Amino acid sequence: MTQQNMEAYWMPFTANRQFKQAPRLLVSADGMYYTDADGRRILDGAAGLWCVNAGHNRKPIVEAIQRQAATLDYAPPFQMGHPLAFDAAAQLVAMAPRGLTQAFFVNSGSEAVETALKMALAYHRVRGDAGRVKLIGRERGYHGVNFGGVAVGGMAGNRKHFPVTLPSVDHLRHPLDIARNAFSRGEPEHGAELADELESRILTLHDPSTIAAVIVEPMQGSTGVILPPKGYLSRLRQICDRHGILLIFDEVITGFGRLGADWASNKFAVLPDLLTCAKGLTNGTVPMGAVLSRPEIYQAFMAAAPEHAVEFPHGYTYSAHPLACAAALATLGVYRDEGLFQRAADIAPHFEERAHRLKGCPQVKDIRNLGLVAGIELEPRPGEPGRRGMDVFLQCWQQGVMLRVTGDTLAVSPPLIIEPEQIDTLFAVIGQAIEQTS
Ligand code: PXG
Repeated sequence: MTQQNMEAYWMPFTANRQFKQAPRLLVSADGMYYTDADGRRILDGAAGLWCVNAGHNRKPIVEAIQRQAATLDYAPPFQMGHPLAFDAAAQLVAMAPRGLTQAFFVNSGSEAVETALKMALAYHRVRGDAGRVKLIGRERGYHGVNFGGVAVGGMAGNRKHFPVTLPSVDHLRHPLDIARNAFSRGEPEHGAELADELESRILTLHDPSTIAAVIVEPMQGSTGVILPPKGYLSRLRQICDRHGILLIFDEVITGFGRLGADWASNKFAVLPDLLTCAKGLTNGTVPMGAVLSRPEIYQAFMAAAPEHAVEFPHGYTYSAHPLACAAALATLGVYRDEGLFQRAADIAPHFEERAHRLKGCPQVKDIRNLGLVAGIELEPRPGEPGRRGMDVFLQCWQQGVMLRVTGDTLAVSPPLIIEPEQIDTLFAVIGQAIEQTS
């Protein structure tokens, strides 16, 4: 690679100039490991980017994609169909939280969020309740990068470049409370009452009859593994129910076993009206996302339009792409056949124990975990937020471990096939890296 051909690629969410000085290039992957351009084996502590839940280079998935490419490369999704789209939807709904009965396919988490927000707005409209036009998100929420997702999201850094987003949006406070919940194992004890401000503050300010939907990630992943306090999500559900507001769970990260259960909705026993997923849906192999909906929502659209009319004017050229459908079917098969969600639950206590051994390492301010995800929050260097986190990330990379870092929080989220010894290695390397980084 030359400096010149590196210039052409404008990299997403990357410090381009720093990266191009010292590129970190992945060239192949198998099981729990990447191989980099120098031939080093890198333990994947991030499941790629929270998506390769079944591990890399899984034969049934690779072969399904290869077969599909040679059979039906593309089919238009508007006013046309292909059998795998229906099979993939049926399989996804079969493993979805009970009560979610329709799947609308898209190509990413961001698109799933836009689709769910539009569905929520249009649902109220087709029911004759067109005054419900406002959307409520949450501070430190991440719902992708498109305009709707940025509007309901709460990551300051992602919003400040784009001051014009959707109007009619407000935000709940985030529930991270290190003062009361530091070093919690699993769901934190304190903070369920933060859900009450939906009713006491937001609905009071806006008038509940103007609110279409509330969208939250059951666990806030991108902003540093923020878990819902015990009872928090069910309180949100109750408040939404009282006021006819739809509840959307963004399960782009939490879906497909990450929390030691198939879905966060099931883990926390709270059923949303709409659920977004992506990432693990195809094990990261082919871009795909989906919105799952309750039957009443789908039926409301069907009932409102004449039979020859398009009921929901929305969709993408690549919705239900044949390669994505083939990958999803094969992926769901691997999850099922190998019992991977149960495996994640079985191995989670070991993961938790190893994660919390890092308590006492210098600058470790908090450790949070559930299932196969852990967040390790470091004290920021004075005046240099994010620098210490990035230094630990780079040190781990040098030592053959790939993580995610967001600000000064390290996020650990390995594929669900990880072995106990690999968990030990993962946290040993992280511990050393923290020790070595001042
Ligand atoms: N919702 C949630 C909850 C996500 O985590 C998206 C939507 C958007 O998905 P797409 O497929 O459009 O990227 C995400 C994506 C990180 C990180 O550093 C996480 C994501 C993306 C990039 C970085 O943790 N999640």
